[in-house]
Amino acid sequence: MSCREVKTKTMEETAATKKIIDRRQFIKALGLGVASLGLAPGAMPGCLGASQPPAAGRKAKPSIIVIMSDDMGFSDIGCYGGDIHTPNLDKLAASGLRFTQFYNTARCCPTRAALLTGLYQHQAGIGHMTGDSGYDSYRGDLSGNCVTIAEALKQAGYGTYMVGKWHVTKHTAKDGPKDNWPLQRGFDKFYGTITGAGSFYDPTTLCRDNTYITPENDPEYKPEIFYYTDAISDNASGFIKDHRQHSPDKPFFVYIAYTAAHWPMHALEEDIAKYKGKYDKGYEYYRLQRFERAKKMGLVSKDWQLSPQAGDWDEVKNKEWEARCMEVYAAMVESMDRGIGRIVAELKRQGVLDNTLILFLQDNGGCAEGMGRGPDVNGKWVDAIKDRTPMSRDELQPQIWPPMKTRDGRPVRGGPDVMPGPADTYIGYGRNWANVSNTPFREYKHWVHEGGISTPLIAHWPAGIKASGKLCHQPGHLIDIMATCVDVAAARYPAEYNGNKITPLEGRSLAPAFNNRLIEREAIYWEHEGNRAMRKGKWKLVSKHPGGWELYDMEADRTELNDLAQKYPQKVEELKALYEAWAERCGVQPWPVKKPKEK
Ligand SMILES: [Ca+2]
Repeated sequence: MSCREVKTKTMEETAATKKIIDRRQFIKALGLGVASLGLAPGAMPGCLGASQPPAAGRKAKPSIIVIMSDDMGFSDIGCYGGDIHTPNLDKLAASGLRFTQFYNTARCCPTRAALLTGLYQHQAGIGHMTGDSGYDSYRGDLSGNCVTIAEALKQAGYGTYMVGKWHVTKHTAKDGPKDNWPLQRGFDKFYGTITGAGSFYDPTTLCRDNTYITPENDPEYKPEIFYYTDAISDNASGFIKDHRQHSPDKPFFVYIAYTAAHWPMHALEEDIAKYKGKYDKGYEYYRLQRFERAKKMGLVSKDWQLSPQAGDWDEVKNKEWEARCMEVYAAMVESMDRGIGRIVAELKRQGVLDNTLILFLQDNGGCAEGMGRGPDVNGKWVDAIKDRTPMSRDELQPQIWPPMKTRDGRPVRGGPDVMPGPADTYIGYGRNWANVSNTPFREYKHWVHEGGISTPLIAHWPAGIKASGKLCHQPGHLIDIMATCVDVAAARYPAEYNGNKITPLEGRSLAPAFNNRLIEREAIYWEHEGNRAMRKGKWKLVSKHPGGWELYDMEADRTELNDLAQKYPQKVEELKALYEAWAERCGVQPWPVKKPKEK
């Protein structure tokens, strides 16, 4: 099968000119992205690099920066209809391309595995999280039969750097195996955390290269106040500066994985203060505002209905605390945005912004988990901390979540009597604000309805993307990031690496979409904790574990309110058969996964 070009009609609309999308064009564009062309996944190795390079004739390979945030919803950032101040991301969007149907896997570890490898997470060994369930697809550790983007681009002459959250290995012990840590998986330098969550003031598993450090004993980074989001931004800028100094002729790849805005709601007081009172009108108000803005921007269709409301603001007892949770969340996002601004400024200073592909996305939808929200958590958390002596500068923070203490020895607290933000608090923003984050979609992190898996994707590359400020309605998935990197870098996705056979690439390059052309694919699939889905053309088949299949027409109803499974049983059967073949091929096990001997 050749990698033929398919001429598309209007795939994008200019948001910059405030032109509101015509319904007919919008619907046409939605379906085109997954036109069934009869191609088996992985059947087009020749396609990579064969798509017309976006900036044909350019002299230098582009540098690439992939920025991913943690636990944020579709409509949080300004350029996706949000009320959080994100001027730097908005600026990238205004001179780049925004994808309206980009998807993650609904959870931290599987998203990182799929992003890094261009494979579905089960194929990469992270079928669930970092526990080992005894199957190759559920080792909780990156497989030897995949390569990371860093490993692929390194062979094409790239400097490779990672900053932030890793979370694709089960080995986190100080002296344990490190063969699946960033440096052993293709990165030249690493600053960040090996695990998935923790205090922003004292992250567990904070690490430089292969060595665990503390915020106090790191010889290379000594800020006045340690705040992890700033540390990620500063170290990313530092790596880019060092690269310029030591390898000015090489392109670079930087993977920046922020932990903002994953719980705990931790932000610096001066940032929180900017949002004081901002969320006092309650969930419903901001959700409606976001929905209206997203419609005006052309991000969602005017014909879709808003999914059901979670929570009733009038019924909320602790309104000040509840609003504060969202104020801190917004401050976390804004401080990330400010850091992204500093990274972009460094690229400008070096004169390399034009030929750097910057991608921004989020790892899963807004998080409904109730971390630290119970009224009685302090009975367990505070009383458990008997030793309240301050930690020494070299003492590693052993805890991801409470019971734990701050570096100066105070017990960490939660619950509705404690205002989130400072280091001695540990609180999630809760289901009802997550519902606002995921406007206009249903469900949350963990589930594969649209609220769990829909993410912004901003693509900014002045030398390669001419569609300034436009929207792309073609569906895409994390597995496409590797394919895109390999494509624009003219790299080779290997059949073998380190003597291991490498699973063929699943993703498709997004580069055609950069020039308003079709991304060819058969379908996109999801499985997490027994929540299952597949998307083919306008159809989405989805199931919330342990429930049955629902069928939605994504052109007419992307908010998944009108289940058509009863009306179109044959379509359900057709898509179910595709899903089952995919699940079998990728090593998906029934949920909950039973170890082989227990079967
Ligand atoms: Ca996450």
